[in-house]
Amino acid sequence: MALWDIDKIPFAGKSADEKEGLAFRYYDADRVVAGKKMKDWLRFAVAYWHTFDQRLVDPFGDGTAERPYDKYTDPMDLALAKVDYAFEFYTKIGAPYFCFHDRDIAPEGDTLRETNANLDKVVDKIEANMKSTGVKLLWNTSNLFTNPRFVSGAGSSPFADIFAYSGAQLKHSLEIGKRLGAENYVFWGGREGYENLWNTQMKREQSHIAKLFHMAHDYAKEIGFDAQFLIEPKPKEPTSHQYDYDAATAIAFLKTYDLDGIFKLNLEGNHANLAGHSYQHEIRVAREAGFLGSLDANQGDKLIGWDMDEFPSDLYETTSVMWEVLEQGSIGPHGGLNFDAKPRRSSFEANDLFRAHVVGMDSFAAGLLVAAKMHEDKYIENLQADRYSSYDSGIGASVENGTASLASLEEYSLDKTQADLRAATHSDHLEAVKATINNYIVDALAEA
Ligand code: XUL
Ligand code: CO
Repeated sequence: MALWDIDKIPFAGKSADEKEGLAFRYYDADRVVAGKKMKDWLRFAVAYWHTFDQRLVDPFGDGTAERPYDKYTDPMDLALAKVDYAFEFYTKIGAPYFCFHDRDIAPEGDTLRETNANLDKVVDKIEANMKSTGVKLLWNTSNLFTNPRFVSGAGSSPFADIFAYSGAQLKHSLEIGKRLGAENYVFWGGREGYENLWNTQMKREQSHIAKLFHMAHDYAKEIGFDAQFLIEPKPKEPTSHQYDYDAATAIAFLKTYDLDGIFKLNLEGNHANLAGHSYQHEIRVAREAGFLGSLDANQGDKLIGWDMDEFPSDLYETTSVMWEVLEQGSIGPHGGLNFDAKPRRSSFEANDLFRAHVVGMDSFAAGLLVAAKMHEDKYIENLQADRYSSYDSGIGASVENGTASLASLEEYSLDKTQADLRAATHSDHLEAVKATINNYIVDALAEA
């Protein structure tokens, strides 16, 4: 008997009914776009914590979620039942991957020994379901932020016993990753930052985090767990300042502590916005520095400004993300699009979980179609090549090939008039660029 009262979500193309939202209009898994199947470009993953655990609370309101497994009252019974619901969900939505924190899948015991035993029982069941369905683990992670023991951080905790417990908790999480064949392993340092600088030894805390990361990598090597390690930057929430502020800050941290050959980045849309950046900016910074690893797919809300974790529906943003991905040739060596997103509190029915994933998957599939058309036409490539063409020869080439000096620049510039210099600049016609991108979105999707 079906656990979810919903059929497998079909691809219906133009006949998909947006009001019902239970068919894909753009996401056609096996359709080849820019030389690869859509499913291989996008590698969608369902986030266990939001899709199965989230009760749709907000800071002023209790949860509104109605879920078919609400009838289970014992925490272990619930955890085990949820695995069945999760795998039927992955199969029906057509997501090839999932992601989870240790805490999402099993309740904690009083000791780590009890907690690990709970985890192992659920992991047994997850492993069996992965085998029978073929759904794979994009990444797992350890929740080192929810429990009150992490009140002042985990790796950055001023309390050495908490650092020790964090390492011990992390150890088992890596073992689970190895057992389930996780392709990546994520570190989001929710409380690795500070509330107040007056009582904080910032450098000492950061060096402790780096020690934890090195220990994790050493242990992964020891057990033969070869997942790509990823840091997920976020500037704040829940701390007032998080050390992994944004992509550039995280890259500087990795280089400072000799971790740059070990880690790449998992970038999230809403986190980018909290840092005062666009999603595209964060992806560009990581991509150009060789650190693009994977993506958490969600979007922020311009008006509220918190980490709202909305399902992606903004085609302009998904187009910009997929354009960067096409430039790189993939999301990352083992990257995917993990829906770190939840339906709105007012979308509380169980079937809204399906609708939310459909809009997220369709929005990224649409973004891929538009970006692929822009790529095929070399629109952005030509636009950028043209803008910097003065560096292809003459004085510009001497700057790029390192033969220029301040003296040669002076010799070149000394007698140039202001009129000469104005003539050396050109309008970017930026409004026309934006109109062209709008036209790509409208036209590519009309043809899709
Ligand atoms: C929190 C967040 C986390 C990480 C995994 O904002 O994004 O869910 O993705 O710990
Ligand atoms: Co995330």
